[in-house]
Amino acid sequence: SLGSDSAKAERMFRLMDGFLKNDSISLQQDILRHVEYTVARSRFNFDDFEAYQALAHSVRDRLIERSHDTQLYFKRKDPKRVYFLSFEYLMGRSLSNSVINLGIRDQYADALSQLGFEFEVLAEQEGDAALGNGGLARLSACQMDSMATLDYPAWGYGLRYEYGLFRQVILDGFQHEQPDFWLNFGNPWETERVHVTYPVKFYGIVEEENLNGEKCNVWIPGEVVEAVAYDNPIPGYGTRNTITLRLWAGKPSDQHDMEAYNTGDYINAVVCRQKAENISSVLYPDDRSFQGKELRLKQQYFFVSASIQDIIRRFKEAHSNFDEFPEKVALQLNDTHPSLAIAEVMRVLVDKEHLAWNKAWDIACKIFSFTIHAVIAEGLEKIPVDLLGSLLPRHLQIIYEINFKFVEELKKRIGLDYNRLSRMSIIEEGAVKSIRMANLAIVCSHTVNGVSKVHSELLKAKLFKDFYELWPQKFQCKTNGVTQRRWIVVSNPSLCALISKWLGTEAWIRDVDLLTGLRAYAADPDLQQEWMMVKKVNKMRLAEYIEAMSGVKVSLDAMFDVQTKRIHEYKRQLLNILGIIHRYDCIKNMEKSQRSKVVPRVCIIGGKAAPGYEIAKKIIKLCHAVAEKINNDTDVGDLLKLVFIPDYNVSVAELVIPGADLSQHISTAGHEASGTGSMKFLMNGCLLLATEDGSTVEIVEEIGADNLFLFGAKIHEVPKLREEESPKMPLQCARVIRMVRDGYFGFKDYFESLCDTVDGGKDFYLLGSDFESYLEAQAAADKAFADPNKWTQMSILSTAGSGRFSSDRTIRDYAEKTWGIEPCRFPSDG
Ligand code: NBG
Repeated sequence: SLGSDSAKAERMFRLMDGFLKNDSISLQQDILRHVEYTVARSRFNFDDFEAYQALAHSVRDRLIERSHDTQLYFKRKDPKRVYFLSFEYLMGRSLSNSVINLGIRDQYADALSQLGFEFEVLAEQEGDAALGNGGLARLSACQMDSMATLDYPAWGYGLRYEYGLFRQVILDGFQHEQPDFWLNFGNPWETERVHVTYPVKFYGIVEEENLNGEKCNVWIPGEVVEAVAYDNPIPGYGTRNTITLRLWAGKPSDQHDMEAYNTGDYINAVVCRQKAENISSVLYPDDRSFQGKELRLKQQYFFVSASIQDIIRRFKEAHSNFDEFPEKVALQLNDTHPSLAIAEVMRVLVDKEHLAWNKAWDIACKIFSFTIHAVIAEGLEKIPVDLLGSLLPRHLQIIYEINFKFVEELKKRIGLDYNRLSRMSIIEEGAVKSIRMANLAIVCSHTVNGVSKVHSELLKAKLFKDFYELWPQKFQCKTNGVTQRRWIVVSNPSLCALISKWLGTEAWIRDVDLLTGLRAYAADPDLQQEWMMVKKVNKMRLAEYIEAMSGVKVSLDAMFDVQTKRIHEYKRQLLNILGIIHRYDCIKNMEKSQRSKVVPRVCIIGGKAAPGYEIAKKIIKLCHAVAEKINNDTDVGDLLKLVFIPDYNVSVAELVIPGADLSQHISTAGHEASGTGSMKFLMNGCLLLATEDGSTVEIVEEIGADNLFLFGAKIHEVPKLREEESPKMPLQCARVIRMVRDGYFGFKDYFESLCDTVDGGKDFYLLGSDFESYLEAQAAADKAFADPNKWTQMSILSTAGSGRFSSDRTIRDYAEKTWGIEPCRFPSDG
């Protein structure tokens, strides 16, 4: 009864009145308590790692309080929520980000120093959560931060891989992959929800049954695996709102074929059950190719099925009529990976909730929206029909039905244009009949978007032209962004302080447009002086790291020139390396007296190659071979150094980006959907050397072409250049390739196929054609660097113009124009 409930609540409140306190003594007590009772070490004897664990748990306690408040508040207000479905998240470390967003970083630093520890040292104890490959995955992480900060009622869903992205180890200049068993030492940030579990079914057959005189399809599955939720709190900045990233892990199901236990083969039955855990155990390390592997498809359905069950359960807690579903639920498909969700929603609505097909389809079409991160058709997922049919027989039926109805409708609209019909069909005929996941997602989604202006235009003009002509109103652009909380406040505290000082406020951390206020001081000698100091400090930090990793000592007076991102032919790390060989060759052939005029450079390259991507791996080896030669050449000394930073990940990026003077974003035009690394460098006052590709085009609009170094063929020129009979091969380019071919850097035979990609007659990525213009841009960068005031002014203007590339802007845009959701902010006084 009510009376006893409130009496109980009052008693609970008396036992634990109010929230954890954040004064220095309370924080110290909490940390020590966790040392004793959570980490189970004596408070008189624990090391840095144990201190980090206790610290992390004390932070998590505070996150839990807030996430309880947030969820209760959402429940009370029942706003429309967005569910962000992404297969990958690159969260990196959580400690610094959490305490900064909670607004208690200084209190913690103080408490720790009273205990004899240093915050920064403990923060270094944390490993990265690397549950993703590259751009797409880090984008998801940035967007979660923005959703929390902007108070949107949002949930993130994903998979809790036990092995994240492989660790890159370099042996003799070659990449080796080692498993990243990141949970080995526990993960203090997550909470296992043993009661939030759902059965996920696979295989089996579909039978027609009679339900109240109506025929319906019933799926009789052959395997059941349980999905269990692990919740990761995502705190907003400057708000009490803390949302949740819910990651699913596989565990054996109790429903799993009890029969097996009765056949006497007990051990085998247990071992079989154990296999269930393998579903979510490993992240696929290829960031833009699909392979049609069964385990991958299983992962996709596992993820989708658990998430949809969770979403529907939450909806049903407050509603009984599915007509209201689209008013309460928006589902965002982050690339095609989760697009089985469409078939799953249809299955649940039709088979389980017994809605009529058309009604269910109408609902599905109102809730889904779809972001594409690919540029070319080869990057889109296609699932072999046979594979899908055996794993998910009912879903295959549903997809066929969706396609049948779509094609019928289409015929009415466009007539019997069979070429076009077959291009647009969800089913691709051919040697291997397959499902085009992107087509499925486009047909169902009310909104489809690209991730930069040029990418969105390319989608309309090329990849999805047919769909654009059919449904122009579906297509939108949402230029990517990155969070300034992680990429300035966490990773570059000195710059953060400097910006706040000159703007006279910290408000830009939530309201990033305020950064434009720096433009007024870009020429101010005082700001310039302080700005240079900050860069120097960050370069020192990076130089120390480089020396520790590679043994190479670098000069702080040199220009730090960085290219860090996944290794891909289209990203053209090879162009960078050939440019470095050219620079080396020039220095070697110069009169000694001329050398004093050379602007010294430290070239820094980092990134992982997919394990099966041979050419990318050869690029890594070439980088090391060239570095070996240059760095040991006493003729060259500090004028040129080349270092490869191994195992590039989020926490390494936090160190590298603030210390960069120049960064390269030099993809062949038309190949980078957006690019988000460039935005992080831009925010940190690093100048860009770039092609006019992806989001760079918009960066130019924002900061002006004078403030960066552009080069190379433009998007519309690329197709023509490719058609030319004999590809352009300037002398300098031919010469440096010759050096590689002649074995100047060793490993002659090994590099042959790599050289072939450039001078073998095709040069698909147009290294030859862009080479001269690349060298000119590099020369312009040298010239600008020689004038520190000019350079610093450009640097300030880069940061000042970076506000448009905040994920806050992106997320607000999604919320307003795609999801139709509104902020739901926990009242700070209540
Ligand atoms: C990448 C694109 C980038 C883009 C990010 C985020 C993948 C699969 N795709 O250009 O290549 O910036 O997605 O949208 O990571």
